[in-house]
Amino acid sequence: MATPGAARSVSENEAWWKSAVVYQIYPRSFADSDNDGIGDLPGIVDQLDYLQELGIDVIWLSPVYRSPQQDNGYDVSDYQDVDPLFGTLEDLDRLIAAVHVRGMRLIMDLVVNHTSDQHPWFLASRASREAPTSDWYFWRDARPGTVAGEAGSEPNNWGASFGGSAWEWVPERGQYYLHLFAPSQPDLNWDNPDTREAIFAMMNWWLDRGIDGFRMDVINFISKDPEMPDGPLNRDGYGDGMPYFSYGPKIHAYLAEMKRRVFDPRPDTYLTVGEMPGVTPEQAREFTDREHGQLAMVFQYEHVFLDADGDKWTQRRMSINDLRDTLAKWQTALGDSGWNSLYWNNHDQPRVISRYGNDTTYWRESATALATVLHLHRGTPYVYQGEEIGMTNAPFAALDDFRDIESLDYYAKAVGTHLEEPSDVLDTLRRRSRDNSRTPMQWSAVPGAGFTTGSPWIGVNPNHSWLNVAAQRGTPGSIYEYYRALIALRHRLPVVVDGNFVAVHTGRDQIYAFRRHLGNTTLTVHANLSDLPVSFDRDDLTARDLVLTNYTPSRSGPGRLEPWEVRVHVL
Ligand code: TEU
Repeated sequence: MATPGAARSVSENEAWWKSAVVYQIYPRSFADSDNDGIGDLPGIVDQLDYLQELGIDVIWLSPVYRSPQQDNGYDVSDYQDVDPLFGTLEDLDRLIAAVHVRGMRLIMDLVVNHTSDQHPWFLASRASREAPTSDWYFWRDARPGTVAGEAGSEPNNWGASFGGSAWEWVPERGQYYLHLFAPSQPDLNWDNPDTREAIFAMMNWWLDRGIDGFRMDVINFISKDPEMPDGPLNRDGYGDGMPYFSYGPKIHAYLAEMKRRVFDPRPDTYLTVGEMPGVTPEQAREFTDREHGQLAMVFQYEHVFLDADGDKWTQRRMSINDLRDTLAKWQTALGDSGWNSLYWNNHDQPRVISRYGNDTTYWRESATALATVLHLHRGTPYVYQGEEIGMTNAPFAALDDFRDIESLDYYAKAVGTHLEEPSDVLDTLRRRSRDNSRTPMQWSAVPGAGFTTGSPWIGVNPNHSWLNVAAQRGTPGSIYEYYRALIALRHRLPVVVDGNFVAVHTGRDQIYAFRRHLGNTTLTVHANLSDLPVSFDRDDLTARDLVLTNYTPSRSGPGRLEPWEVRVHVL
């Protein structure tokens, strides 16, 4: 076995992740080497040349730990083993080594806000108040004056992300436990020092194994207000606990302790990215501050909620003004002392091209335009598998086609409790379901899309007949080749990594324009984020300093942008 990390210099104090491009793999849907219908680790090893050719620097692996798979691995029952669905620990060692041999890096998903209800820590905790892990979860008595175990007697009114109350009654203990997500995902009690100790030991074990960092699942939720007060009611009659756990009193203390116990003692630099629903720019700046912050970067949610009204299921039209203002706001807020992560897609989001782009008439143009503005921002860009070939939302025909716990729960509530029309609810799921991003990677036009020759765990998008890697790899003008060029630009031009950000006002609503400055170099991006051509008053966009465009350069004049046209100039 090659020594993990052999291809890297030993001590890198530089924040290498600033010039890196990360590629997220959702292992279940990426490549299935044994044709059981579920992607696996050997399948990923087979595709490393592909990722290297694309130019990516880091792989983020969604969870492959042992898990009952209620939430596709975001419910971990053993943090130090690989689920047999995906392979073995040895397969993972081989993957880490093969990634390092190519000069790339690998980060793992760290899911420590909660475990699976099948984790031995929880099994013992629920069985007895005397167990060593008795207090590793949030156990509470029934609300005073109520009959324990009956509806309405939960300790507070918080609702869970995946349905119902956030509290589950356990007769053996005569208490409720807290689960912010599904009942099968009990929240870990970070206020207990032993819990934290066990988590830090586990993280150290993984870093010793040679991985290069962590993507930390809902890490801003780990500190809960000990009072756990009721929250404002939503339409399901449950309270919103976000004000009491999304930025809890000890969040900075716990992340600082993690940094001290896990990362600081090591000579290497690690990529740490905290997923933080609800995080504000000010908080993000604190978390990522070069001097005092605890993480390299965070995933904020603001720009992926612009087409949602209140909750994610209620659609509203996203305005280009809002999008531009939000993106520019985060660029500016984390400009000097923090660092941004840049993403359009992940395994929780419908495909951006079907939301903010145009996945029919301007499929290629909008995919490349959205990619351009994202990648030329200041921050570390993330590519979610299939984004680099313009994968779209899927035409799910019926409820049976969905797999996601959140989607199925939403359907049950909307149809069962709120008596909504099943066809309307299916329409909502088609637009909003997380399964849109989870259909198999489209490698080729053959049945199974080259993902599997077996029966895939979730249907392959029929558009794989024309939308696939084989059709685009090496094809001039393809989305894939455009992503390669874009990633290469970041690697070639320091201004893309280090340049500051200045928004440019063109007086045209459809256009998002900005500059990046570094020393004497200025990079300028003009993007038409709409289906309509637009003219504007600029005479400095000459062909001379044009370094990238998604249209044939000579086609339009200096003061006109075609639908979804982008132009990148460097002077
Ligand atoms: O997601 C965090 C989260 O808040 C999700 O509820 C997200 O907002 C939602 O899926 C959007 O529809 C993380 C993981 O990324 C997700 O896959 C897990 O299901 C969740 O945590 C629980 O671990």
